[in-house]
Amino acid sequence: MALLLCFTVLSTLAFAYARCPDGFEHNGKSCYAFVATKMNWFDADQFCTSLVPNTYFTHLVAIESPREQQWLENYINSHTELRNRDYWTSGTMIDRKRGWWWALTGDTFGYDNWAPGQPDDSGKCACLWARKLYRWDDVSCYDGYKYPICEFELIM
Ligand SMILES: [Ca+2]
Repeated sequence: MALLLCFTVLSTLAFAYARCPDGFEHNGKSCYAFVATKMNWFDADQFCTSLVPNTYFTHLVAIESPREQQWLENYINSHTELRNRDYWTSGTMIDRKRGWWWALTGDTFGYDNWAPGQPDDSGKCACLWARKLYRWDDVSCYDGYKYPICEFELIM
């Protein structure tokens, strides 16, 4: 009985997130939300976790392939209101010993797309830099002028 109940609960959860909730955009196996309020990296990641009620699996975006980077660039460029903004990713090196890693997945960077001359050790959090065509820059995590892009992976 307990097993059956457990299975039912799991199926319900999987079903609930087989598609993206309102306010999220679907690409590949993930859902993305472009948040219209600028804030620092810590607040941004916390804001992401609050987007899907009663869950904690949504975080700032992890960009793991050229394809994912391209999709984000295309999405921003095709929405006038999203252009000319710098965006937070979940990329961080707050734990220096680990190097750069994604707070969304816990994985170290495989793919990267730093702007020329970056990272230049000017901060421990990675953002998409509008002026450099959304290539990446390392900046202070306390910089309050970047917009969050949140992501969670769909259960398929
Ligand atoms: Ca930098």
